[in-house]
Amino acid sequence: MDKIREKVILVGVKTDENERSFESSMKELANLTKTADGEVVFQLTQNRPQIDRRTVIGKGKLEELVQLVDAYEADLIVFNHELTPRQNSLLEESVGVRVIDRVQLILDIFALRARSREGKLQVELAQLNYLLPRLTGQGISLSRQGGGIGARGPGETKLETDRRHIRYKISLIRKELKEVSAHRKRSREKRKTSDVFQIGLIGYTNAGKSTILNLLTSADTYEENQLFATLDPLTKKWQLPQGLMVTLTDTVGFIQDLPTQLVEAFHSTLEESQNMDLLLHVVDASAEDRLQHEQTVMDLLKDLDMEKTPVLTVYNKSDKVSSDFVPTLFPNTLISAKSTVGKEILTDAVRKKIMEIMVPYEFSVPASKGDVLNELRRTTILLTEEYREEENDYHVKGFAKEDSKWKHYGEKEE
Ligand SMILES: Nc1nc2c(ncn2[C@@H]2O[C@H](COP(=O)(O)OP(=O)(O)O)[C@@H](O)[C@H]2O)c(=O)[nH]1
Ligand SMILES: [Mg+2]
Repeated sequence: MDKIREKVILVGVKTDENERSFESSMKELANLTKTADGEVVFQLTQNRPQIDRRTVIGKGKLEELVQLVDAYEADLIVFNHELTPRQNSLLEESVGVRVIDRVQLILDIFALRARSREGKLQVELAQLNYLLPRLTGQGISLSRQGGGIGARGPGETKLETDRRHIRYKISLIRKELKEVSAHRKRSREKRKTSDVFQIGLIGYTNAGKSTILNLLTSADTYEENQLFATLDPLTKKWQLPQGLMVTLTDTVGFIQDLPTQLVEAFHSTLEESQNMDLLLHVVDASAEDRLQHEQTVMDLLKDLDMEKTPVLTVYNKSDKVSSDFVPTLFPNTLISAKSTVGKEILTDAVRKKIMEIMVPYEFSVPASKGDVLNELRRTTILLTEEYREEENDYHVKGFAKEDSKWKHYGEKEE
């Protein structure tokens, strides 16, 4: 995609209160900005015991920010704090470009990622709930029809409306959500099963999900295949060295201290993971609060009825942990997504896991049917193909997806 990235300056204040988590939360903010297609051009931080009530940062810092906006030709400022409506408008007046906070940024990412009707409704509800108290007073700038980070999704069309209209809209969405969730269960059961083995990447932001996705899929060259004709942009094809072609899907990822009003909206972004044959739970092995991250992810999988989906835990960033690292989740593999050997280790671990999930097959394919052999190589783990002279066929053994056609293919041929 060659779309123009917005230039973003991040602002954070290290206070007595947030001291311990400050660094990691700024890192996360940068990561989230990237996810929202923004380019971080500068990070401005300030140390003060408390944030300034009017403008969050102090007067001198604000002047510095104005100059930075100029120097970097920034389009957007993202504050690592929840802004009151008044702070928001004061800041926008001072810097002359759009100012949003952490919550708006996260909402924006969710708006980009929500796929289903229910997901879109959840995000819209959260956006409107956020907007509602901000429409009093001067509020935030209402002329955001242009879109861009923090102004995408349904919110932008509502900006010309007033509080009453928004309340009415919220009540409509609540009603529709009720109806949609009544249908959800049934449609989940009817969900299309795919012949392609699907792998989802989950885990906290900054764990290395996107790095792993790129590591595994970057060097691949293969012919287009119509099985994969309708991939969404967050899904990539990955061909294992032995030939099996699978899909890998990236997700938004968990966020530290997710504001409670966004929890539902976040859950809805994980819906696509409910279709997966295997989840790779990526964990930053070097993160200080790693155990808590792991627990949060496991709890959510339970909440979303995904306990039955097989999970392989990928402890990432092995280069940043000492050799006495003790894993807590099993099965697992410990790698660095920044190394070639990491790619090999992970590929082997995933292949092994896929074989466990798939079911074994064994049958023979007439020698005239070379296309069948090719298909087996691409869509299954083909372990042996043995040519038998007398029968003039290939005796094949391997593993295939449980609900695939190969099971029946075998029965038909024998
Ligand atoms: N040291 C180290 N850094 C890594 C490793 N894998 C990823 N990173 C870095 O961690 C940061 C977050 O990675 P990213 O893939 O964007 O995480 P995501 O939010 O889970 O998609 C990036 O700066 C990566 O370069 C690793 O194995 N070792
Ligand atoms: Mg990512």
